[in-house]
Amino acid sequence: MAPEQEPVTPEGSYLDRRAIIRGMGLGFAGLSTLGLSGLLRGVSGTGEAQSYNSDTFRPAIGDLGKDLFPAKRSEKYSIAPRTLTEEKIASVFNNFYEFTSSKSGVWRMARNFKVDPWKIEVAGAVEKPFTLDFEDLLKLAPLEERVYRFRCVETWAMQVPWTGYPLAKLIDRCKPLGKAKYIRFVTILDEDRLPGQKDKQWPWPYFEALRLDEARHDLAMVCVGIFGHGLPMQHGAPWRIVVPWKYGYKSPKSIVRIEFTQKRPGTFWNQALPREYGFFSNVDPSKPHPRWSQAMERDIGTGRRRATLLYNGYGDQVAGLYSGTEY
Ligand SMILES: Nc1nc2c(c(=O)[nH]1)N[C@H]1C(S)=C(S)[C@@H](COP(=O)(O)O)O[C@H]1N2
Ligand SMILES: [Mo]
Repeated sequence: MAPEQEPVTPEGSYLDRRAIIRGMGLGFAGLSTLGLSGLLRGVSGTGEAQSYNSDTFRPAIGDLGKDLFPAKRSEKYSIAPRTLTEEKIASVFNNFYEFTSSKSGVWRMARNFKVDPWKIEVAGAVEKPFTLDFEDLLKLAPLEERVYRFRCVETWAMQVPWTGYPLAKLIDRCKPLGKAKYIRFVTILDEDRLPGQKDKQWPWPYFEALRLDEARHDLAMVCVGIFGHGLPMQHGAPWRIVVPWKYGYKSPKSIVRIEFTQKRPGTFWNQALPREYGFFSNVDPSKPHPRWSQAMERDIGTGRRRATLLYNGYGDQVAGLYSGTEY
C-alpha cells in the first residue's frame, strides 16, 4: 500500500466517521499529497483563513520563564539512527480531543488559548494537600532537553526534543504518603473554551494515571517545552507529562490536578473504550490493538514505515518495572 493511501485509524470510536474522513484527508495523506505547503496555506476543509506561521508554535505561557529556554540538551537519551521530526510537522499534527479529533485541526483552534493563570492542585495520599502555580512548577527543578521517540497507539510516531525535568522531582515535592501506589492526572475542564468537550461521547475531563514506580522512572518527564521553547497550546501547554515507552495517550496534556492513590485509578481511554485500551499501555509490537496491528509504525516526518520497538526502544531501561508484575 502506498503511504498516501494508508488511512490513520483514530484512537476514538470507529463511529466517529467525521474524524476518520478528515484524518484520511489531512493526516498522512494530506502531508504527502498536498505537501506541507497545502497545510501552510491553511487548507482546513472549513474555509478558515488562518495559516501556519511562527505564531503556530508560540509558547502559550508567553514570556514567562523565557530565560530558561532553550535548556541544555541531555546526551543521555539518543534516538540514533532516527532523526528529529521537524517542528513544522509535529506542531500541526496533534491529538488533543478537548479541541477536536482532527489531528490537523488542533493547532488552529488552540492558538489563542490563554494558560495564565494556571494552578495545579495536589491531593489524595499526600502529607498535606496544596496548590501550586505553574511558575512554581516551571522552576521546581533545572530544565533540560531530552530527545525521545514518541509513539501513538494509532501507529504514527515522531522524535522530538522535549524540555522539562524528571517527574520524580515533582513527586518528591508533593510528599506522597508511603501507602500511595499510583499517581493520577486530571486535565483542564472548560467546555466554553474547549469545544471538543461538548462531545459527550467522551468522559471529560481527560484523566490518566501511572503506577508510582513507573512515574518515578527517570525517563518519565514533567514537560514544559518543546523545540527549545515553551509548549505551544497544541502540545499541551502550560505543562504535560511525557512517558516515552508507553503509547501517547499515557502522556496527558494541560494538567490541573495531581492525586496520589492506593487503588489503581481509571483512565480516560480505558473508560471510553475498555476493550481497546488498558492501563499499562506499554508500546508492544506483538500485542495488536483490536482494530489494527501494532507491528509497524509510520514516522510523520519521513512518511516511512518501520518496525515498532518493544517499549518503544526503552526496554533496557524500563523492562525491569514489569518483571513478574500485574502487567
Ligand atoms: N489532555 C489530553 N492529553 C492528551 C491527549 C488528549 O486528547 N487530551 N491525547 C493524547 C494522545 S492520544 C497523544 S498521541 C498525545 C499527542 O501529543 P502531541 O499532540 O503533543 O504530539 O497526547 C496525549 N495527551
Ligand atoms: Mo495517541
